[in-house]
Amino acid sequence: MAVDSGEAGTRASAEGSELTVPATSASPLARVPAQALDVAAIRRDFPILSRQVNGKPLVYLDNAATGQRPLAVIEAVRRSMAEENANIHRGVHYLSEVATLEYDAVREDAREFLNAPASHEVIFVRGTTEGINLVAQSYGRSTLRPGDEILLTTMEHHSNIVPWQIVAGQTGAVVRAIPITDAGEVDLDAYRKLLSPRTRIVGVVHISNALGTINPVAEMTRLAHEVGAVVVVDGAQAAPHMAVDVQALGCDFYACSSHKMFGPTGVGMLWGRSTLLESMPPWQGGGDMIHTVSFSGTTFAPLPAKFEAGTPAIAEVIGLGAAIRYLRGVGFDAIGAWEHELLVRATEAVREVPGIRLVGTAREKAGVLAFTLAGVHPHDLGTILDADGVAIRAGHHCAQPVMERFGVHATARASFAFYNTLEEIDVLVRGLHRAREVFA
Ligand code: C6P
Repeated sequence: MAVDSGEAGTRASAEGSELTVPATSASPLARVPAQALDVAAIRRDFPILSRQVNGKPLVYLDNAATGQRPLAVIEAVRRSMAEENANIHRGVHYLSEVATLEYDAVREDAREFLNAPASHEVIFVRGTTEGINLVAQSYGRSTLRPGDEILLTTMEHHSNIVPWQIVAGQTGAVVRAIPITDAGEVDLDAYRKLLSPRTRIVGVVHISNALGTINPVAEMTRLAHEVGAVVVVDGAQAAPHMAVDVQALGCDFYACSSHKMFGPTGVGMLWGRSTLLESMPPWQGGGDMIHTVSFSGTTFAPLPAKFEAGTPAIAEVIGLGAAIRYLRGVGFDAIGAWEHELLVRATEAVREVPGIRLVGTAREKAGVLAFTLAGVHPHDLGTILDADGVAIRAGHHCAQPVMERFGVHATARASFAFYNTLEEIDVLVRGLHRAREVFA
């Protein structure tokens, strides 16, 4: 594994960069010198990064959509499928016991990753989307009453809006939007005014996929708890880029996706406070989530099995474990510092391109750079960049209320990971100039 041995700042980056993050930066991602990461060595862990696209070296800047997979993850999934495949929690035979042990061990990796108090509070789900739907359909549906309010920030991904609209329709609760500022930050004064004894649930994205904003989740949670509301955090974009500590955040539920954390698709984690999870009804019934079943009645298994009906994504969970261990090995101090460096450099360079409008300029930002370029539709921009081997995302990013707030239909979005380089930012910026020329 290409990891610096923990002596932050002692090993020069393969990019030759001796840069440190500007002292003016307010970002919590900017605490250690950026050269702590050996980016060239890390890139060798990700086979896909050395391929070509359209005859050009791949420049992968669509990490908010999904991350790439290191060899450690690919090998863990291969080994599970090729050498240890069996169903879990069911068999008495050797392979089933091995698969069960491997699967169950990941829950402790997940607990440590989230700094959760107990591993049985971590539920394996299909991803962030399913995690939030679970909370909405189990906790929300069983507790919400007509007139209760669910507050969501305007910058939520559809995954943290639509499940609440569905449960509001089922219960008579009301969904209300917390405004955001022109910079793309939560308007905390407006939030304070919206909070009331009617507020039962607050949903907040830890890092916005459309703006890059890092939200003050701990502060928002403290305010929500003052009125007795429960806080659900969408951690899809935070988990790959910063150390998550659910106890420090103080929230009640936290959901994230393996595939954005450089693990396999089809799996994710939902952490919930055990007092809440224990009081919640199951939301899906089936094998593995029961204690006893008869036609006169069924009793349910304790946590976490109560919320994991049916055969889970076994190899994928094992791959998620490998991703968590890989990220732990690289270290979030180094990851955060390097990604912040990439963001600062990319922001400066992209701003120089005539006609650029940045969408999302919060003081606390992660490595997401969303923008429009005058006269060029974001989709055309994406296509032109693709010809140069550059992968970005163009569209509404499943955050249509954000687009409405900023008066655009779509943006182009470059999103960074710790394996990206300064040279790749140069390629991106050259592509933007070329797009201007094409459409001039
Ligand atoms: N955002 C993007 O390109 P799933 O699909 O369940 O793994 O994650 C959904 C999700 C939830 N919240 C946030 C903040 C997200 O960014 C995403 C996924 C991708 O931005 C695909 S739309």
